[in-house]
Amino acid sequence: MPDRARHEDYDQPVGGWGSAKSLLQHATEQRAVSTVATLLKDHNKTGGYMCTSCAWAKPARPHVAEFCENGAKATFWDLTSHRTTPDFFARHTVSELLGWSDHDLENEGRLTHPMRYDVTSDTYVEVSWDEAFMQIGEKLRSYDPETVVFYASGRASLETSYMYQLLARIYGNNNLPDSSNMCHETTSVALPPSIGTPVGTVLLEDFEKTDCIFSFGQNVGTNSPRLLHSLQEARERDVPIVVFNPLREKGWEEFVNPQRPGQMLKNSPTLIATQYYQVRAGGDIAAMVGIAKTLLALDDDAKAAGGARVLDAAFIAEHTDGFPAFEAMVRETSWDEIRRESGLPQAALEAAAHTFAKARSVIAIYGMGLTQHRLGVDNVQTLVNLLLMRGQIGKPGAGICPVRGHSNVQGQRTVGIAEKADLVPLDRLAEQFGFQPPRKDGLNTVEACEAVVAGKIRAFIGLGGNFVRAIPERGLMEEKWRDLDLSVQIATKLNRTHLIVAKSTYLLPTLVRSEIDRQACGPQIVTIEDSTTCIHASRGKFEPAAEGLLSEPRIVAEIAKATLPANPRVPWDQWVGDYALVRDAIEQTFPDDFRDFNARLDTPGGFPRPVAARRREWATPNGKANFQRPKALCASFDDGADVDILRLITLRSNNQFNTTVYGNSDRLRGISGSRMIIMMNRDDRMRLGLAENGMARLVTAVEDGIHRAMGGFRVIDYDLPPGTCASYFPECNALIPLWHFAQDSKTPAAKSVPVRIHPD
Ligand SMILES: Nc1nc2c(c(=O)[nH]1)N[C@H]1C(S)=C(S)[C@@H](COP(=O)(O)OP(=O)(O)OC[C@H]3O[C@@H](n4cnc5c(=O)[nH]c(N)nc54)[C@H](O)[C@@H]3O)O[C@H]1N2
Ligand SMILES: Nc1nc2c(c(=O)[nH]1)N[C@H]1C(S)=C(S)[C@@H](COP(=O)(O)OP(=O)(O)OC[C@H]3O[C@@H](n4cnc5c(=O)[nH]c(N)nc54)[C@H](O)[C@@H]3O)O[C@H]1N2
Ligand SMILES: [Mo]
Repeated sequence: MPDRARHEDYDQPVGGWGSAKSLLQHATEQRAVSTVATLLKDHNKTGGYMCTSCAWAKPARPHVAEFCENGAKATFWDLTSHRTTPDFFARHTVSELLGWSDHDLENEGRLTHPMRYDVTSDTYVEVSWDEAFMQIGEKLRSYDPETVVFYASGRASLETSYMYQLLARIYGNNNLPDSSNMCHETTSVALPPSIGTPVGTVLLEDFEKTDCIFSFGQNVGTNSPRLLHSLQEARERDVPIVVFNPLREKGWEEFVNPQRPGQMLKNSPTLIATQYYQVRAGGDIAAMVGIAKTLLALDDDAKAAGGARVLDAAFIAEHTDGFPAFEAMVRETSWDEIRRESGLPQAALEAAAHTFAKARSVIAIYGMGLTQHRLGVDNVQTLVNLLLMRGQIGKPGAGICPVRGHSNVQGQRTVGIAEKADLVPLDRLAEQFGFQPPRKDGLNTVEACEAVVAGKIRAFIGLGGNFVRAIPERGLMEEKWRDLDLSVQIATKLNRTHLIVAKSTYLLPTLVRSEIDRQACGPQIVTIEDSTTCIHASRGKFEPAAEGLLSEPRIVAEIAKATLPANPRVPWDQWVGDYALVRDAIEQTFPDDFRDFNARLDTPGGFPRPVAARRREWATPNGKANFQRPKALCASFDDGADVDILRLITLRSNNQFNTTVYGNSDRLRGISGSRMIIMMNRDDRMRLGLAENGMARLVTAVEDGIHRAMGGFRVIDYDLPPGTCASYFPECNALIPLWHFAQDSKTPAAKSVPVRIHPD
């Protein structure tokens, strides 16, 4: 409710007592306090289960409590005592539930029974598992395979994901969009031409060796809080941490480690960022070009004075290609353009460059602030260019570090959930399982949406996630979604996607990762890959939320059996009985990444996949690391010419996991009472005639014949650069045009939506 929105400066650090208090409050609300002891013993620990929240690395030597406030919240949310039973569905029509908030829907608790939508009563009614699978199979067999989409959100295990991609391919398509299409797809497209790998090169141990950390567009305090342990330890070695972010995010400012009683008692935080630059949204390429320009100037001076070079000339000569073109572009770019596009003074960028130039080893961290822009790919590649200028890839304490989102989103891609056919060893799959895999590229997330709009899709299978809520262009998508013939949603909690019903809609409830998964051969282990390419085993410890829940591998197998002709080489039932057999199959398909998979499951800290760039081997067509020339300085859609068009950043609060909203407060930003707020620079607000704490209406500033507008936002004066404003995802997704995505990667450009803001 907008009237209750409040904003006051939050003067507490990240972690500390605020975090402990919030954690207990959530445990109580979800009636999950009894889980705390197991949480301490098993969460993110070898022999235990891996957190379902973020993908950040799990250390070989864990802390006493290897979880953060948000990981604990996610776990309480999963292990809640609340239940969404058939009885609940009998009491509420789907039309009524559509009026509920995201929080209230999921807060009803865990789904307990398979349900089918009944149009006559406008409710979900219970259906038996057998009947559900039989009907789904019958329908799937009736469609042209190209009209079916198999979406995956990044939580499902490597075992489930491998089975799921096989189901899609034997069915006959590569329509395997993944939540990473909305997220780090930009990384997967940007890094291969630059350094020959789609993933980051940094391992957790590099943080112990680094002597400088740069971060662009990532919110550590909220989205990967355990990384703060490494940052704190780095700060204690006096390692400089340089941050580029339009918002002064608390996590990059101060941290009190709840695991250190002394620090807790004194409430004396570690200061994290040593230099903080509030770059304008979409201004990072300009900022990085400014840093590169300074490095070149310092190098020119060093050469003239006969001193030690600032560029790593030997590395550039031996390992890279394309430097002269990038250098020319940087030299040609004027400081005027750099200042205008980045919104930062020359002196600030020179200071950042000096820190960079002094460091022997540099880690560059980044997140959605780089990937979700029109020129997201150029953002990432320009950051790699900076590292290459000083040979900062392929040595200890250095490298590129994308911080991935969902806990197994990177792993899903590793085991074949990919819409791009050439990313998957199709010949090997053909040989292993005796079928002809489709060779045509499938649909990614945006293309799947386009196809839904064009009426070309008959069925959508969702392995987790909240697709309709997470994608752009909500108005049109919700309307067109109802034309689908079949929607099958494998889920743990009720969400809005489940309420936008197709002609036939099934809700299939499943176990969460922290629950015991009992199959024919006993309790099963699953595996996940973290953000640093390390593979971990996960063993569920808690009793399942309801008796009839099936595991994700079982659900995938049952859909496959009901849909596909029997093939003795794909032993679905045996796989479900013993997931170790699925891991054997994964190893056979991907022998380099998964050598001795079952034997290495319990490696403390996980076992890393081999990444050639870590050894300075470049798996690019020319065998070199390649400097890339950014296409422009501005990463956004609007050119900044009209000062009344602001760039809207849609971001996460400290109290949500994507579309799962735990509550209305965003403690670390001092916001409470409502999520319908718009954070604005004070001068922008006054120029646009908006009252402080008044109401505003946002209108997307594009001319494409579709009117996108939302009212009811409370205006909050916030410390951000002029021309930049911010509000929350997923509420604002109705404002993002579907065609508003990163060139090359098609990641929706959720971080600089051009908007006009009017009094409401
Ligand atoms: N607790 C919790 N953890 C999560 C998630 C969650 O929702 N809750 N989500 C998970 C997922 S799927 C993902 S992908 C990650 C997301 O984690 P992040 O990558 O941190 O994503 P966002 O919260 O969207 O915010 C990105 C940051 O970029 C900044 N930013 C926006 N635009 C720009 C820009 O143009 N330049 C720069 N330099 N900065 C910019 C914003 O101010 C914000 O601080 O987190 C994962 N972890
Ligand atoms: N405007 C804007 N839009 C964005 C973003 C943004 O920053 N701004 N971020 C984008 C990003 S980075 C991402 S990753 C996407 C997220 O998009 P999704 O991954 O599709 O969405 P989630 O909110 O993570 O999905 C939550 C649902 O997953 C189900 N679920 C939870 N756990 C499990 C499980 O263990 N198994 C199964 N089967 N289901 C489970 C629950 O039913 C829950 O309601 O959103 C994207 N959309
Ligand atoms: Mo994500």
